[in-house]
Amino acid sequence: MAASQSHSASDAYDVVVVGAGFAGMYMLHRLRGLGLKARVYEQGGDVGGTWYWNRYPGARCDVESMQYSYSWSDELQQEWDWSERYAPQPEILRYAGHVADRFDLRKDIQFDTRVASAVFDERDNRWTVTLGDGADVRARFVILATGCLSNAKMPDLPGLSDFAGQIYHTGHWPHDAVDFTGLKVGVVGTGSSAIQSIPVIAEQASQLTVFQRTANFSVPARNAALTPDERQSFRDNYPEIRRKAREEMKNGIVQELPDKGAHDDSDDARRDKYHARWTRGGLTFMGAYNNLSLDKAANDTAADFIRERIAEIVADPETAKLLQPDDHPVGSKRICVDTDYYAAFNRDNVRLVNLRANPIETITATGLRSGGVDYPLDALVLATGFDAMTGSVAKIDIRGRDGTALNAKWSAGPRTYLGLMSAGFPNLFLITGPGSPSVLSNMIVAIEQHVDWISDCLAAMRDRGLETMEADVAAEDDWVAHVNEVAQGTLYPQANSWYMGANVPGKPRIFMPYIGGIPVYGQKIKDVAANGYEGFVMTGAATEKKRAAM
Ligand code: N01
Repeated sequence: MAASQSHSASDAYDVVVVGAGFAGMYMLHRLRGLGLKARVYEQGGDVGGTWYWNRYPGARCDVESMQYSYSWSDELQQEWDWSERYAPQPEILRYAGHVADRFDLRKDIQFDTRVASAVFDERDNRWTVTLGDGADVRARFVILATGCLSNAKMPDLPGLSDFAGQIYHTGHWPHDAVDFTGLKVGVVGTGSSAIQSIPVIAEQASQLTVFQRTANFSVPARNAALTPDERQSFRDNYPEIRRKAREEMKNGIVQELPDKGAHDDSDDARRDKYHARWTRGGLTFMGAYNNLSLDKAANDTAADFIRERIAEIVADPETAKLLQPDDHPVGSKRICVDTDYYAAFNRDNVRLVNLRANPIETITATGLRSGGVDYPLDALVLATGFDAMTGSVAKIDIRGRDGTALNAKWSAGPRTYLGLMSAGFPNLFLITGPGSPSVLSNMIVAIEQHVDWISDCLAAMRDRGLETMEADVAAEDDWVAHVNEVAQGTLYPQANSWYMGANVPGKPRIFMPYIGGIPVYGQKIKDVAANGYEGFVMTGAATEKKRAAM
């Protein structure tokens, strides 16, 4: 849709941006504001990134829409009407389209275009970006706005190609409506995507079989239509809400902050507090106490509370038991937010299969076999997640100084300075890359933080006549060690999560996002800039490489 014409090999840009999701769109807007010649390449047919691909039934954001929205245009935040507390995917996609229209973004975006490689030429400090059709473009800067959860992971299930029915991946859902009415449907996986889609598919399917390897914690969304008053209250207070999100909220979501640990309350008071959060719904359940991600005993109180709710909701005790997570602290995997997930298992047409006890043996032409039992299926939904944070970057053959491949450099895990750059890859920026708060926060807040910083940095380089910038190796080593150290001080590494790369066989186990939080991290990158881009190496045009005295 609305793809502009292809460009020829002779095209040269100041900046090539890869990806036209929320990061790429805002980046383009800021680059234009700087008067830079920018081109965005997007694999999908339109803007929206993750919201373009994740069209599965029930898909909606788990951050409230009044907060999961751009803050950089007051006109935009005043004029857009979110319909519900958690907008459904089609509405978020419409919002992305509206932004593209309103700021006339599409004319600088080439859709249906994959970036195959990006190679840095040290002779003239330019990147050659090769597109999927073989065309080359040249640019001084490349910015990867490729998204953290955009590389859908197909599981390596034996016999998958033999299946005679339709196979769907939640992260790569068809654009045409999928109707499961009267069909026997299987869902593999019980992460956020499955948890959102299962109750909706259950209403259509004649029989829904859920294949669970690991039970996940989920809290009710309590989604509802937003009233005009609720919308207006946000609009009237947006400057303060946005400031708080950036400066005071670790995860970039404005909420009531805890002032004590779980054991500073009596058992009754604690239960009341969890009940209040459960009744209000949403991700902020984890904000009940300030030590839930740090202290296992504190975490157990929250985990027990959720397990009790599951037992209360699910009628069959055996099914309830299976749905109660018992192998990781709550929140150490991204907590899920659902509408009627656990209650769906009370339906006559829904059953749960325990893959831990009975691993998948094979997919057959007519179904799935596990534990010696054949489950007949007409359609198979793979809600098996993503090669998160690094998967989309790894698909591009990126070569920096001396022809070094980024994939080779990152073979033991991603290495960045501040999640923004990787040493040896000059003028290549990442938005919400590994080593930054990214997926542990409201992504829009994290995206804006990075886009603003990169924009200011490009402006500073231009003002000072600088040609290249890259991460210093020692600064990068220190930052990687810091990110790891902060993670080790929490309960996060105790789970086999996609944060750790644990969901992709063979992927190095490194805790990828930065747990320090949006405000601490925001101050850090601000200080780095104020101190002459400390930890980065800059070179002036036609000068020797030197530490910039900016
Ligand atoms: O993916 P996941 P997701 N055989 O990786 C199972 C965001 N998101 O798409 O845990 C059998 O969480 C796997 O089992 P296990 C959000 O940040 C947000 O659901 O590896 N099972 C797991 O149950 C989220 O965290 C929203 O044992 C297999 C599931 O598949 C992230 O995206 C909505 C398997 C994958 O769960 C990813 O969520 C949706 C195999 N071979 C997503 N391979 C909202 O904003 C994998 N599994 C609300």
